[in-house]
Amino acid sequence: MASLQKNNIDFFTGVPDSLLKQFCAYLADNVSPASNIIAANEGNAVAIASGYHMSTGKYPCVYLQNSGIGNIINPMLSLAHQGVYCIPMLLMIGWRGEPGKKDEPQHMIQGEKTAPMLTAAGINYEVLPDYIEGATQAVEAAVNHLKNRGSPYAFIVKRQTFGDYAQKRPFKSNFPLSREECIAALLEYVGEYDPVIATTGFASRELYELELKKKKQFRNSFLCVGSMGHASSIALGVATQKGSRKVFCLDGDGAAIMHLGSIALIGGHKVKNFVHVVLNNGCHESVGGQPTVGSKISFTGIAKACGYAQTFEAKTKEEIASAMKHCTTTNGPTLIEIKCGVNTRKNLGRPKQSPKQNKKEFMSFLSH
Ligand SMILES: Cc1ncc(C[n+]2csc(CCOP(=O)(O)OP(=O)(O)O)c2C)c(N)n1
Repeated sequence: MASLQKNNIDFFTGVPDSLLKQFCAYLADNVSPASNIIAANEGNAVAIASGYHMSTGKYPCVYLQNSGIGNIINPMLSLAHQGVYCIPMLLMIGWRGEPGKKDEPQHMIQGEKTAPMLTAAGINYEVLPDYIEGATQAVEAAVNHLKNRGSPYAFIVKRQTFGDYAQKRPFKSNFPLSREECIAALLEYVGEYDPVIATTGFASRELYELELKKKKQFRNSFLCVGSMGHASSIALGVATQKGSRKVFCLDGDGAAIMHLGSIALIGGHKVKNFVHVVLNNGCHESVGGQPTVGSKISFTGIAKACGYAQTFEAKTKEEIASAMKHCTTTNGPTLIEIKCGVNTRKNLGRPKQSPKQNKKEFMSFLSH
């Protein structure tokens, strides 16, 4: 961090990643929110960084998990690329699924393809050394590239590259229920034949465990373990084909904001059997609790403006029950915004089922 500052790199934007947790925590404590913009998605961050560079001539730093490379490809190739506007920026990319290390299935392909994708996009990169002298030299080399070539340069960051850093003032959400308690309360009102599509991160893992406990004949959930921000579009695809069932999407605030356009589609198409639940804890809890703009905006307001037939706000079990009772007997699209706390239990497990098994079971469930 000192070498970034020495080189006048003091503007940051990106989407947080668990491997960059300490880096993000340091930024939260030491950089003003105006100079550390937590973006809606990674492509959004590249565009913000481009605007910043053109306004200041300085080099911004964009941080992301490697799963976000897909989101940066368009602005990288048609905006920042040396063959287009040629905009220098330093990318800091968390390397989930690094080959040879154990990780979740959804990260293994991204991990293997990280370096080849950067090469294909014409982005020069280096794996960031995990010792201070090496990292300092790497920053000098990166800054020389930014100065001389004027195009983006990336660091790939392995697990445990950054030392521990305890954030002084972590984001807090003081709502009474945890996300898991909210999901449990919702499940009480989901019918046996109604599909539930859950977003990336802790929400999917919680749903998986809650459903296991129920020992149902067949599971009705699809866990969107990757493809952050797309759970609601998957649910939309299901809802258009399964009109006789209520289709539930359990979304996160970070994920909903990442691809907010999906709300416009669901509302615009007036998908009657769609129930969109946004579990709004105001942060990206699954990767370290970095704030989103979720606590400053109204999802029910957005949904109403986009044509959802009904919206509810809830923060207690009673409010969740009342919204669910209502929406299961009336036409949607419905959006339920649930304000929840930031207090995931430490022993939360991971799905034992592979993504392919989950898909197979889900398809079989939908065919009944
Ligand atoms: C494209 C992409 N960018 C980043 C990530 C890393 N990531 C996984 S879960 C998550 C946070 C999700 O936040 P939110 O939807 O608010 O749910 P919460 O974790 O708070 O339950 C992030 C950033 C990812 N999986 N994919």
